[in-house]
Amino acid sequence: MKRTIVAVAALAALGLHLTSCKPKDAGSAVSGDAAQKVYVTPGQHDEFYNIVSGGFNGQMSVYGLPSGRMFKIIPVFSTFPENGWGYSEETKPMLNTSHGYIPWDDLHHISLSQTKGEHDGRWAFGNANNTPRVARISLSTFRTDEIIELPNSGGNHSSPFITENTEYVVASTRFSVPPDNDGDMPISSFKKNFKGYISFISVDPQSGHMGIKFQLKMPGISFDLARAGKGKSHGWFFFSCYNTEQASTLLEVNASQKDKDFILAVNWKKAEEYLKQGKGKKVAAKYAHNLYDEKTHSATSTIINEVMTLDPKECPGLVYFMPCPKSPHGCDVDPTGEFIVGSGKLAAVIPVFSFDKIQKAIAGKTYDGEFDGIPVLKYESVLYGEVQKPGLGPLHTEFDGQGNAITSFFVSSELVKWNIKDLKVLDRVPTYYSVGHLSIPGGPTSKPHGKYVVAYNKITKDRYLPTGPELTQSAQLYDISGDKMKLLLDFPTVGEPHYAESIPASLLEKNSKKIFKIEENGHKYAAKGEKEAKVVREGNQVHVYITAIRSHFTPDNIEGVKLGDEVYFHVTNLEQDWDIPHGFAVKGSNNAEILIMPGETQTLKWVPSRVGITPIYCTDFCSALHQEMQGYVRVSAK
Ligand code: CUK
Ligand code: CUA
Repeated sequence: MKRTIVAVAALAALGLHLTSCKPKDAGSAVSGDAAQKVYVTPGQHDEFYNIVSGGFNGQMSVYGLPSGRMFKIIPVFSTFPENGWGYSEETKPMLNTSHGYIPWDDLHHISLSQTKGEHDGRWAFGNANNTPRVARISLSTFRTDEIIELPNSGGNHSSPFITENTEYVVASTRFSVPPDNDGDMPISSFKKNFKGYISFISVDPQSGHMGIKFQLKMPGISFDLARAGKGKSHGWFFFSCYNTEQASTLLEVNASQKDKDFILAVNWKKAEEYLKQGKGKKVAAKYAHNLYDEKTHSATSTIINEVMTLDPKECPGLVYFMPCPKSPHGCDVDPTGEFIVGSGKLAAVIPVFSFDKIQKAIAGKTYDGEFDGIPVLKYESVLYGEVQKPGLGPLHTEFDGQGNAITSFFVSSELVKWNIKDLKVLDRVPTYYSVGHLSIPGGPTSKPHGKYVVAYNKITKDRYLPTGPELTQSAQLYDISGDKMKLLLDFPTVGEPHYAESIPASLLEKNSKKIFKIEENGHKYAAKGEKEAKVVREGNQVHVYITAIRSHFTPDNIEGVKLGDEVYFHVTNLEQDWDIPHGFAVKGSNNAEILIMPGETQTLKWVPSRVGITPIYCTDFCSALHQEMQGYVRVSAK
């Protein structure tokens, strides 16, 4: 049976047309008590939050494990008509960049904040792959609080990976590009002029605010994924690299010529020393920094004009390359920090590197030449060992906290469990089909919770009811508590999940925000009671201070608006009760609705296009008299 599945998946991966590809018994691969293990009794809570990237929808989504129930979609690099994200005046600045307003991106990876190598439940970070950005999401409001753009980058894939006390979130470039302020040059000058910048974004331990501390100016290669060292290797960061051929076209002949690409080891503690010694160089660079302020319920966007850079060529001991078999993708560090696992997509082995051996090789200068002035450590001198014949197309590895690793295999469509110490394969299970990332609760931390692994699959042919040419992406939940991995559940996902992290519900539940206190509302246009509701004209701008409470708006009859005016509806939700948002929508508005949380103010801008009477109403069913929560605006001729 395995062979059929493998073959089917491999064909599917190649995009070949399959008329019927339902493997026999695929659905019954679950063990007898699977249903019980994922069944969460109605009214009961799940054990884990599962925070999942949305890929090309630019969002994150929140699921429960083990049930696979979806709770929320969080717009990050996207607009979201459901709650007005990117439509309200308060949230538009969040999507500002040095290129202007960009309401979409491609979000691949999640990183949850850590303290001492363990999840602390404060923030989730996400990357924008297209127009390079990193976002910080509050795990108390489940809202995007901050977005920072990355200059000198083109394709922020290797991001946003995090150090064990959230000192840094890193972001490195998939497309090497010439520096932003010096970009007009022939593409054929790639080797000479294109650079692969790695941004080290510092995170303020109290506020969470991000800032680019420095960028490492690396040779023009591609960075794919990364992980921070932990425990003994805290202070280091490891990045998988490809296109070490430095080709400007990645047709296979160009980019995969070499037998080995690299894993890059960066000593960021040393980088901090070099910065202190004044080795950094400030260069012109333009990027946006957007912050959402919980007190004013509004975002601001600032354009910054310079960035600190460090050139490894002027900073000996800062970076080293380690050869890694063909096109490494994942680069994962085990819970002890000793083992660094590379996954060459086109390789037939999984190389495991030893941090101790890396230190020895550095001390003994066991080099295998250099690459663009950067020392390359000898493969054998840093290698702990190779997992032999693990499967086809290894992508990503996570750890179960019991001394084992589980690696996803895209081409052979399976998860493979192996022992870190002796590198022996222990178990394998099929995935349906073509798994990308996998996720174990706490898997990237120094204390994995184990228990489950979730496979995020790229192809779901035949697993669900057909829905036209495009089918849902999907996740599969496996029990990993025993010796053998057991499939428990399939559940569909939104967008195209790449990475996800899971965190015990107990860490988040207690901090989840219920309301915003109305007396703390610092919005410039808040009306903190019905008495403060009013209509104020400033030139051709009309500011309507509206309050909403079950089940009416104040004011609900608005006159005095003229054609040519810009009308700003500043809606304050006076409710101080959990889960009672009000919505607000205007007929003929080219905006979405806005959804105002209890105690919050949000603004919908409306430029009337015709004379007449326009209805306004609440969109969120808030009480028995929700349907009565409405009003009128009269628009008169100029
Ligand atoms: S990548 Cu998607 S399967 Cu963008 Cu992390 Cu490996
Ligand atoms: Cu307020 Cu419906």
